[in-house]
Amino acid sequence: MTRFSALSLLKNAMTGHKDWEPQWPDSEPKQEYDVVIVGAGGHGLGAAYYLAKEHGITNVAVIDKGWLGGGNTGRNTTIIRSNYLYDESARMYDHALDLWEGLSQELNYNVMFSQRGVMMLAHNVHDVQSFHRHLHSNRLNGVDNQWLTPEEAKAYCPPLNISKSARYPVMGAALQRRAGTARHDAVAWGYARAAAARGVDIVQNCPVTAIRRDSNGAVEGVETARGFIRAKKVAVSAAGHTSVLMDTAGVRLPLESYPLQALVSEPVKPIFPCVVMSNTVHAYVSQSDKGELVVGAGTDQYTSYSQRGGLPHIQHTVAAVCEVFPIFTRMRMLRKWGGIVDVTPDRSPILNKTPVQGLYVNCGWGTGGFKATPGAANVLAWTVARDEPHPINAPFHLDRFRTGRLIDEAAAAAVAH
Ligand code: FAD
Ligand code: PYC
Repeated sequence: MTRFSALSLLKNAMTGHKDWEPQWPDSEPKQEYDVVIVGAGGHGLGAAYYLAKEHGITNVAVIDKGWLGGGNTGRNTTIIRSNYLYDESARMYDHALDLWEGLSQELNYNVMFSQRGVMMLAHNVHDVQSFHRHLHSNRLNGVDNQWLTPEEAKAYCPPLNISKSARYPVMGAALQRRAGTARHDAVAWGYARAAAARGVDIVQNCPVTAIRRDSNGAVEGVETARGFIRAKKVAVSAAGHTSVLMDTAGVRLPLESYPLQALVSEPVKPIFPCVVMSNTVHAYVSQSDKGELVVGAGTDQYTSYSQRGGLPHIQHTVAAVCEVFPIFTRMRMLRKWGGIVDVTPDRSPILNKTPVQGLYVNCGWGTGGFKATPGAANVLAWTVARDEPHPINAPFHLDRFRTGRLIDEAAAAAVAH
């Protein structure tokens, strides 16, 4: 049973809680569900919402070891774009972008989606050629992307240093105008509230320790810190930890987990009108509505489950930002943090059924799954409800690592691996 509504309204009235603050849905787990989703990030919560709304399946629990949105959903730099190389990816990420455009209305919750444009800088001939290849491929798929000269790039983002004597001079940029940012935790809260309102249970502080299978090999439920929870179907959407959990069901996944870090500066007046990514120097920057510069690094170079990441890595990122935007050299940085991203060999996700009946997986989004949130959640719900993949996620199956039909997005994934 979800416990917010009357009780929390009364509590809110007594404690002076404001209407605009999130109402936390938090449930005690029942003993049996039609569907259990492991992981209350945007993908898991969104899938629960679409299961309820589009497929009429409401006997659903979303179970998280921590608090909702406390994983990568609440730790990412919120860059949303769909300028990937391959047809399969274009369909997936553009489906997400279409849903982003109506998400605040859909959830009646302001996710602050802002299409301010994402500009990717080219610093050498390889970058120029690679971005042009993406640009042509994007256009063939109906995905907007355009080439800018250094001067046009500076006009779009005035703090950009386009001096020819820079260590990594800007040779041009690929701009997706339809791309942008959103407020990360609002996405988790919005989906959580909307799913809970349709009867979904959201269970926090409840680590899932194993997936149990019956004597026929089909899924039976999940072992958790609060005991066994029976389920007809289980979907694992536990970024960073998926392979460990799936291993308990006898499913081996080709994933490696890495820390990925980000940081924010002191707040300043609006200075930075868009999002800029520089994959070559490993820095990307935007400005939040609070005024902080949001800065991200590349992945750490060693596998780890640390939600912190190494200091040398982030120092490198700050140096790179100063290189590309000398105007920020004297800014103070306020705080840094990390998340754990799980990476597949082709840098594309695995989102599909598994060889185990009733078990579904959504993982391997690596450094780039926030942008996919509504789209991934939407097709995960379809896959679970119908026990077959949606045409959009059909190519993102585990079998591709056996057959070799990979979807290599290493270049479009952008953040260094
Ligand atoms: P999460 O939000 O991580 O949710 C998974 C949940 O599973 C977590 O809440 C976790 O607590 C829970 N869980 C794990 N194990 C268990 C268990 N055993 N039992 C119960 N619960 C469990 N993507 C972009 O598109 N753009 C960006 O700009 C971007 N920047 C990033 C910057 C950083 C610093 C990081 C770390 C990531 C970034 N990403 C970005 C990637 C993006 O954040 C993720 O791909 C996306 O948020 C994944 O969403 P999710 O819902 O699958 O995972
Ligand atoms: O996928 O665009 C992205 C991204 C930017 C920073 C981290 N991931």
